[in-house]
Amino acid sequence: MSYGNSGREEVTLKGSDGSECTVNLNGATVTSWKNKGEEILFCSEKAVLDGKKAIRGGIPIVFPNFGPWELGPQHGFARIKQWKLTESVTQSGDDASSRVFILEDDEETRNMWNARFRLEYKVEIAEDSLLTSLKVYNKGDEAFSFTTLMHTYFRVDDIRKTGVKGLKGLKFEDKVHGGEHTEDREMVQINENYDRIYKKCSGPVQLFPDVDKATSCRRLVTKNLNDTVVWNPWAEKAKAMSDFGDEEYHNMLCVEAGSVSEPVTLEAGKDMIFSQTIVVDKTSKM
Ligand code: TA6
Repeated sequence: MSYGNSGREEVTLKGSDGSECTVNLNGATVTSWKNKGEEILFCSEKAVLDGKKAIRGGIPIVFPNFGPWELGPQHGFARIKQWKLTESVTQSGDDASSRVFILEDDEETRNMWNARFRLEYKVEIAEDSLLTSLKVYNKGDEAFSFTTLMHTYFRVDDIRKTGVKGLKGLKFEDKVHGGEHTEDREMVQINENYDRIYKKCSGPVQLFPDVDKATSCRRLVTKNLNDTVVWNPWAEKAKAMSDFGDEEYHNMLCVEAGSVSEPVTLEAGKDMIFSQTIVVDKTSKM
């Protein structure tokens, strides 16, 4: 455990190949993943790390609500609550490759959303991959419903060279231009403000930071997270965000695995796991 420059508690995970991942206990937010020295995630230079708001980057956890929420903050409270670190059963100290973080209901959450829950969030670093797995446990005596998502910010050199594969044929809700549409492109490239919810993805979704080179991609392998949100604020919205640099939209793309198009209902005493594994693939030329 260490205290990052924000004074907030951070945990570092280390892979056997020297890869490293940092998790801020504010929201149990993965803020960095250096895979063989290459930073895979984007975190804004202006991100607020002191717990006063969600961290603008890395992998914020969206729970119990994706999007605007009449009961509480947008995207729910999980990404702004202080999580607890469980003692690692496999390795201790900062050389652990896998840690579990806990969040349970408290008076503050019950005043917003009257549910009794326990979240167990496992982060595990391995060679060329990062697992983030959320177990939602209903410890109450009534069912509750929620939506959840891993709000992953990927780092890219140039958004205009970036592409996403695996969305062709999917219906998507376009939150910028309105309406529901069907994606007809093999490779989705971003040239304006994108805010789309692609529904019921079956195959893996791949992010290519540079479609011309296509020597490497980030592949999302998911469990119970079948929707994919693609978001880039572009220039105008970037300027409107105080915790995001005006030009940072050039160097990020959110590709977010979620269960958001329909609420999930969890019966009392039951639990359910929602996970994504980001795999860094070295690909031959497409
Ligand atoms: O995931 C896309 C989105 O829902 C966008 O609509 C945008 O609001 C983004 O999340 C960031 O939301 P935030 O509350 O973190 O500013």
